[in-house]
Amino acid sequence: MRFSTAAIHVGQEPDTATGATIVPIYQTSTFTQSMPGEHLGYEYSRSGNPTRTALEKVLAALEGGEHGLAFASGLAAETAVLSLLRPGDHIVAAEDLYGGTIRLLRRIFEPLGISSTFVDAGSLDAVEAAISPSTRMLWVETPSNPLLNITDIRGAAALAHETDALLVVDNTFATPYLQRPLEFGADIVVHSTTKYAGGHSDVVGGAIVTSDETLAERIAFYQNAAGAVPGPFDSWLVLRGLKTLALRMRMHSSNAAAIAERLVGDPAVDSVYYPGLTTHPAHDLAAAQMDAFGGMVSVRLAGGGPAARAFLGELKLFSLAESLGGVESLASLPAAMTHASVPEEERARRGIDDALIRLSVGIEDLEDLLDDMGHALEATRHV
Ligand code: P1T
Repeated sequence: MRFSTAAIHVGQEPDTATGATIVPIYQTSTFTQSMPGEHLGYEYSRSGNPTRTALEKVLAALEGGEHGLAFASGLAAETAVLSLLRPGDHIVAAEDLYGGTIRLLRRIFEPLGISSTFVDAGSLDAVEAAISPSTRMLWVETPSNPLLNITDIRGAAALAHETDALLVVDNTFATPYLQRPLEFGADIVVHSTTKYAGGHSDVVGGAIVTSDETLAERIAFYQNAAGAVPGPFDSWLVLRGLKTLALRMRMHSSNAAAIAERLVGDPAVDSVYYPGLTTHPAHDLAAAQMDAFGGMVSVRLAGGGPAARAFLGELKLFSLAESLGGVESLASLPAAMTHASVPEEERARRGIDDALIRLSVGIEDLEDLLDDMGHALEATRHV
């Protein structure tokens, strides 16, 4: 079954009780048993709920994995993956990650004795150099948030497996429509389904997909025991979003490519970060492991922080907001918003400064988005 057919049909057979064509929102916390322990497969909605099951099945199918597990947020999914580690274990993590992921590793797991070394994961040499005998996990985002760096998934998987570590890929930016990390050897894929999977900026959720039975069992145990599960309605919203993922990602990618081209060479612009640009340092690698380049573009304005603020103030269609991946375009200033929890010196060293703007390019008509960009760039010329 091909991608969109799977997105619309896997796990979504007509309801056996009523014939409902669309998976119902099973808004119930509990399930009646005929006798103790005798039930129809569900007992209590933290442990399992049919709407969530449908979502978990389709997520696994789209990523080409055996097991899908849905969570209450992307960070809840990440926490479940990190629960596989024990005190004394070490993580080699990309330095360009969502700020909340860095905070989770540093502020929650480091005090529990699970340490992380952050490296430029665009360089496999840097990843390899950071691996120590206690390394049990490599953690990357590709493309990364917010600088759109690319990691060679196959190469990172080989390094991880040489050393008895797991490769975890956060596939939120790419989505399974554009990139399937398990095919390249990743052990676990994580998602913030809040983003492209949901696709309409109306739900917070997370997911894990793996083909490893033992890992899936351990994470499923944690999912039930720790309890950060999505409710039935949130599961249903993501399930609905996934049906149009392919259509949306094609449009996000073509709009973003055009916006990136528009920004390149504009005198108000210092640099543009988009893996689809042939000038991106890892363009060829991105082209090899992705089917298109996605909807995220970052841009550094030549006029520094004041220009960035003028630009953001002038945008009309792009809302100034955290998050990404919805049908509507968003703009953010990572240094003050999504990455504010990363210490300032470190942000500055990595290039997440006050002039860096991140765009989540939506699926509005391109001409309107280009007009909006044009006006906002114009405003920066007067600061
Ligand atoms: O927000 P939540 O659903 O918990 O997901 C966290 C998360 C995980 N991974 C990536 C790559 C992410 O971008 C995020 C959340 N990111 C934002 C809110 C943001 O604006 O970048």
